[in-house]
Amino acid sequence: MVTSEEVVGEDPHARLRVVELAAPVPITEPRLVEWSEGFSLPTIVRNAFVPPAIEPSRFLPPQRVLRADIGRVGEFRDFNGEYPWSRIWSSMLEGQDVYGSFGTGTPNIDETTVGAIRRLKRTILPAEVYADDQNPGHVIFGSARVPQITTSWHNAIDANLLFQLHGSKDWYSIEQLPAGFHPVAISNFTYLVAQQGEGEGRSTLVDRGDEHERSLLERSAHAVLRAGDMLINTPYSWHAVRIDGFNLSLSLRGDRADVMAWLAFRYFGGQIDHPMLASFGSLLDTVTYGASRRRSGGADLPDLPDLPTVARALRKRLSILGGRVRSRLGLGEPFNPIIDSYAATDSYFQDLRTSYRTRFLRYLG
Ligand SMILES: O=C(O)CCC(=O)C(=O)O
Repeated sequence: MVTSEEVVGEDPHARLRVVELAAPVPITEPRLVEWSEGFSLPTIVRNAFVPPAIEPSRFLPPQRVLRADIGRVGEFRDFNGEYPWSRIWSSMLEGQDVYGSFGTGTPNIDETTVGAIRRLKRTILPAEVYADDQNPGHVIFGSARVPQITTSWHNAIDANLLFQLHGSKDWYSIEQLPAGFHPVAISNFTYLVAQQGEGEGRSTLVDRGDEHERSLLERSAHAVLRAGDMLINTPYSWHAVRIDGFNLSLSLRGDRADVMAWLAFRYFGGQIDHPMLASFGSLLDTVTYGASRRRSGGADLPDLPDLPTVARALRKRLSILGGRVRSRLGLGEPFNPIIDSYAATDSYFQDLRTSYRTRFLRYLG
């Protein structure tokens, strides 16, 4: 590490850390902890990786059709039409207004787009980091004729690393919403911001370009991400994004165990075994991130939990069933439904904790 400084906004809660490396080093879990000081603040790591050569085929085949915005800049999940990747690329080269994304959490998710994210991910991160691919992430692409806000204020729980591949991106961040603003859930783990109405009035969503958005931008901490920079986007940090010109970012999401590790550092003083975190872990265990796969041109495949989750649930059921069968056959202790289901639940939790703890220990180095 060469230098580390803080960017502070007008509001005391508006803070970003900037770490400058002399040259890229492997991005390992202990380094993420060190750079972000235990995920205490969103942290920009300059010179974190060598930006890849920017060619369209590195991302998708030219004929691949994506839902995207051309002729206007929406937020990254918006689209005003379906366009081949070659047309999107040439429009970005021409500097037209374009915005969109592909991968998990976007309107363009299938085996091809998720496969492209996985390949890009493995050119930047060591193989053992973010390894399980439960929530691969997305590529955000676009261009803007004049600087403009693309993605307005939001936050999420994800263990999220954003890599600036090309162009520059303005990042605005604030840790707590000021009085008069409140979170609005758009999924169990993702929030937008609303502005409270006067008196008993209804609150309204903070929208791109409106005065409430501007007032949050003015209070927030602001830094520019450039090609080769990585942002450690800490859980539940509020952020908004502005672009100017041709822009490509890779936004990678960690697995559930990474989410648990980041939360443990940030909110539980590094206690991965905190009971509240363990209880939360069992809820998170069932989350699939909506990562159902749409086969190219085919029907949706069902949204299924991954194998370790299914295996844990199955072991729990089998353990209860085994107790029942043994008692019917007159083997072992008589069946006690309460004690047996306690034992099965406890072993389920132990299993869950072990898997989170194993990952957490990697962050400790
Ligand atoms: O770059 C963008 O437009 C949005 C990225 C973002 O907010 C995220 O990945 O969480």
